[in-house]
Amino acid sequence: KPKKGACMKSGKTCNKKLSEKSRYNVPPSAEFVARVSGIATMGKLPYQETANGLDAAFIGVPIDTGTSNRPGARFGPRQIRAESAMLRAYNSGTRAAPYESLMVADIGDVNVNVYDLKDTCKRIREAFRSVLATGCIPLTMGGDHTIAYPILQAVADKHGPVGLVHVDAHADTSDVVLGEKIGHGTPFRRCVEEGLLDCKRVVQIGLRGTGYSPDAYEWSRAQGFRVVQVEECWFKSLAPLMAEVRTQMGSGPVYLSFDIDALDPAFAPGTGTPEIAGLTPIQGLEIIRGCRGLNLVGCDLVEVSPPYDTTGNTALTAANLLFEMMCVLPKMKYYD
Ligand SMILES: [Mn+2]
Repeated sequence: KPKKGACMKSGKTCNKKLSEKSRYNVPPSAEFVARVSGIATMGKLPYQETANGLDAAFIGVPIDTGTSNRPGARFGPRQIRAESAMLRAYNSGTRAAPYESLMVADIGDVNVNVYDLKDTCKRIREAFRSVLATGCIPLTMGGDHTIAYPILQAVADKHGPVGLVHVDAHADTSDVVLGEKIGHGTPFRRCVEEGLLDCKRVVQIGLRGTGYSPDAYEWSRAQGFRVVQVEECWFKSLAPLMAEVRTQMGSGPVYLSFDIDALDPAFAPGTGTPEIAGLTPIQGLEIIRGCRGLNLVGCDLVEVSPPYDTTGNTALTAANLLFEMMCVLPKMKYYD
């Protein structure tokens, strides 16, 4: 019988029903521990220093030195953690039970260099190599989209060229911006140049906005990417698209990179480079839930900029999307 007062600190004690069934980390339930209490970790999971012993880990990469317009994404991981206090243990929609399936923790943030983007990329690559070396799947909280490049360097080191489900308003395949090769508009060009992607197994979903040329996505298509412009998504369920994406991805390793600006700025205004007429949160869920069954080896949610997120809803959405990503990882148990 747990001691009276043990509930003050221990999630295991406080979420008794679940923790009795689970040998995994179980966050404290808001039925017993006030949401607003405690140190803000992702999903109120325990914090640990390294990825040792984990099946998956939430990890922050707090940079915005790669942004081209509004800054602020360096505060993304903190705000996502704060808003994630709303998350509960089970996915009511898909009946996934992440805390009965995987050992998950929050492993804090990469120690970035806010003065030097190239050095930051090196630090990210090294940090993710260590995480991946333990067999842990990273669920990354950005940070601007530059971070996908060094993360994919580490991912490809381990798995070889990977498939990519890239959800975004922008292709992020520019060669050079303002004379710079590294920034949030160039990561996937760099990845292709370095052979990090299996280009026939890349899909870009939600692309839109004004372009620098009549066909802004010509380069993507020339690499063999499937490009799904937002017009193909309007007024539709994306479940049929995701059935095709699952066929495209096959059984090989897949990385999921989700830029919050893929969603319409009415739903997710807190971001650096918003574009009108975007995806709905429902379509965002359809895309992520449609990744169930894929061999996911890493996921990120990037470009949340809290200074432009006056209600917290962008970070709240991001927290939920990250939870949904966890719920489609391999070995997930579903009550279905
Ligand atoms: Mn992007």
